[in-house]
Amino acid sequence: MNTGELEAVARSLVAPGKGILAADESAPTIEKRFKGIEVPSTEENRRAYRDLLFTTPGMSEFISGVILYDETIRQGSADGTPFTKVLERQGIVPGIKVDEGTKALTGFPGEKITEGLDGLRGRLPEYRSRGARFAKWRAVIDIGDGIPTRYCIEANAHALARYAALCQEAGLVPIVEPEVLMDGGHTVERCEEVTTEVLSLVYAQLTAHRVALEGTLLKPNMVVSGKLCPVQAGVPQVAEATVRTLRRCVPPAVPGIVFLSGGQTPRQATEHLNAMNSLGKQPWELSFSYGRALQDPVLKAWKGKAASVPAAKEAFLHRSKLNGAARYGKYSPAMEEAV
Ligand code: 5MM
Repeated sequence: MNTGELEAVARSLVAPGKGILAADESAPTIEKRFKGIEVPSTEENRRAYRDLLFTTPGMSEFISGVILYDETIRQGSADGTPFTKVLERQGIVPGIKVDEGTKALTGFPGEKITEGLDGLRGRLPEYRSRGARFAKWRAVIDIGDGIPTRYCIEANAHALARYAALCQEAGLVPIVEPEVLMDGGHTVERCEEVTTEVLSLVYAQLTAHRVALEGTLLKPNMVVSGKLCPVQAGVPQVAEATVRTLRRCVPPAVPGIVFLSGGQTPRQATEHLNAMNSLGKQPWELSFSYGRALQDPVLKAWKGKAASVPAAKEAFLHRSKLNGAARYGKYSPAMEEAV
């Protein structure tokens, strides 16, 4: 796949009014989510839950792509149709999480490095043959006493760039996800400082690795106050700080920025995206690639009960629609009640 074809896929993922559903929770993460609704994390329950999401009528109006996990890309709908086909038939692009999770960064207490580069070149063609057209790799940066260190940011940026280059070689659009966590008591100013350093080093590495930025997407955190910070930045402040940081660090060659929600409530994530898209035209599309902010209401409505599937689908469609409106800066809190 040449750069033009990669760019076409990247642009389709940030088409107007649409965003990405991150349904790539690894086994330990989905177990945690299911525990919250007292559903055992069996393979069949995981399949049934993803089936519920991917067969929601009308979702393709607001969802451009879905990120799958290794197990999920091998599963299918109740009638046996592979999930990748279920999505493709709706015009939704399947994607795949290819990192293998975070591990402690030796010698740097409290910091993490994402693993999964070994053997990655060999794994990518199979994902592509199964229908994936984009991939995702998440790096995690924590803010705390004396961290993040420059070394941790550089190590993670280097891994992100190696991953991105290998994806493009295999004909997959890499979503580059450096997440500065919102855990802790740091201020919004500290989050802006760290996010600026992280994004600057990530783009330096992507450039050094000769990654074609036109065929990539960025999945960053928003610039927010730490969850435990006594002073919480309001919606306009988050929107301005996030857009300012992105304008300073992200080259205009990147087609789109698809935010993670990172522990924000579904409503906060929508309000922040809406406020950013109300600030005027930016060099890149500003969209979403939410996991929890799209799925929390669905899990609560479902609770593992077959009889609740229609209500859970309705909750998913509603949340997707609100985020679709936020893509245009046309969301309003009154729309929350409409379900
Ligand atoms: C940060 O997590 C990503 C976005 O989800 P949120 O919107 O909930 O923050 C998400 O794609 C994440 O990478 C996947 O859920 C996989 O997570 P794990 O921890 O299983 O690798």
